[in-house]
Amino acid sequence: MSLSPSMESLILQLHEISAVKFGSFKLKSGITSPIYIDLRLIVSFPSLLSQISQTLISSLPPTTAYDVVCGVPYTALPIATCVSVSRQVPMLMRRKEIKDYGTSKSVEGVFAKDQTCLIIEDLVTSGTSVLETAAPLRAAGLVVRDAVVLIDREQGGRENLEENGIKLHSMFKLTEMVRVLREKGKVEEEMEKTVARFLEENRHVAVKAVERPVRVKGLEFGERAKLTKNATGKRLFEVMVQKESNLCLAADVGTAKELLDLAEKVGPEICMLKTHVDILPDFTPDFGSKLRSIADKYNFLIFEDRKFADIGNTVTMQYEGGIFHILDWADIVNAHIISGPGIVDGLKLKGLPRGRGLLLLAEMSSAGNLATGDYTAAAVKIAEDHSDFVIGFISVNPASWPGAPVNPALIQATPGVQMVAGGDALGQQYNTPYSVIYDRGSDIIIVGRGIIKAADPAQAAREYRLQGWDAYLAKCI
Ligand code: S5P
Repeated sequence: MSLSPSMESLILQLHEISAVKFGSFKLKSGITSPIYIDLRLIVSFPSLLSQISQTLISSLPPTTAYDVVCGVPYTALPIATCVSVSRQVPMLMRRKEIKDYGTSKSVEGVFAKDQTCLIIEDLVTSGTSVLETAAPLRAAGLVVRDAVVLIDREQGGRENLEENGIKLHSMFKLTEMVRVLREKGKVEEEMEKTVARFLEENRHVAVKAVERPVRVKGLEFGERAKLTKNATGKRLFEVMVQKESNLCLAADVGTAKELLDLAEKVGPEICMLKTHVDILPDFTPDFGSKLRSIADKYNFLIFEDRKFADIGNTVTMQYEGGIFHILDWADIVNAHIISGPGIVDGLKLKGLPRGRGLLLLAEMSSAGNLATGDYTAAAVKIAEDHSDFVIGFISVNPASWPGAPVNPALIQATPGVQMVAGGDALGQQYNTPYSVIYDRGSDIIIVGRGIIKAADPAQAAREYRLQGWDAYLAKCI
């Protein structure tokens, strides 16, 4: 389908002001791209800015209803402002930086609950920045169904947004833009092919469409704290409320030293820190007490992801003894139920007198895993039967369980979380914080590489905390 003359004229003007460049460019993500788009420049060309804003908003299907608009900071702010002024639609601003921990407003402007907000963005690659803007808007009670964007880079953004309940409308796609520039003699045919090849190689893995469950309004964490019979489960709910955090860090780093350093940095953002103590080559017997004192300082719980799986008698020894003495320092451990309820009895024998808690692996995040259907249902039954010690589950989509939501005293913690849905090369599967908490009915996001591999893990943890918490607040409305 060919673009309208006004779209073509816009594309030519963007090329003329060098907002679109061809060559070899290193992108933020580290990959080298043959095309670079920098729409920040348009603020220096008022008539172009105005033309873009008008065309953008007119390109929406007439049925798209909205009460307010919100631009994704920063590039789209001037575009949103022009739309707001010319269409006389009120605008909101999402703060990118929140000054004070936990308390400051993240949305500026006047609005009412249940109003519909249209998100405006300049360029969509994975859709992450649109999602980062949608989360606080939704948390504030606004409805977000549509996002309109100048250019769709066709790298998975449309699918990722769709998965989060947002329809993406684009003025044009990257390939359409390059085609117009080639037709008008601005780029060679060879470059058009290079861009097409680049897009093909960097197209985001297709994201499966999620069946959207009907969400049942849940109880708030504070109320659920009162329902639990286990002291550690109660404390976990309370810490979440106190710190406005439903983020668990999976601290899968190479050494104990790195782990303790990371715990210091990320401590203020998390409700729980998850360890795999058997991966630490420099483990020493004082590791537990060192981590404990950091946990006390920043008020988070320690979860050793030991995934016990043996018969009851064996796990009592694995829990208490060996070189790790997990029982001495971990508030929470987890277990598979493959060996039957005896495993819970064994762990409870040691853990309950010390006030510890247990999570059962009811589902797993990895592709092709066998923890589904009747197996998941069996985990729920065992948890109900031992709710003095079992505090909840490792789960992936508890909203899809028969009879969901299950007992609100039990907590749901979900691994396989990153800002963008996808996976790794070894079968891990990722969903976004919003889809995990809001759509899939979980309570806690467990994030490893999304934080550890970030340039600034503390900042990344903060982003995950805000997104996880916003999604929880959206559920409470
Ligand atoms: O099903 C599971 C259960 C767990 S506890 N899938 C998981 O990925 N985990 C753990 O969560 C896994 O052992 C790792 O520590 C963390 C996920 O790390 P990430 O780097 O993929 O976020």
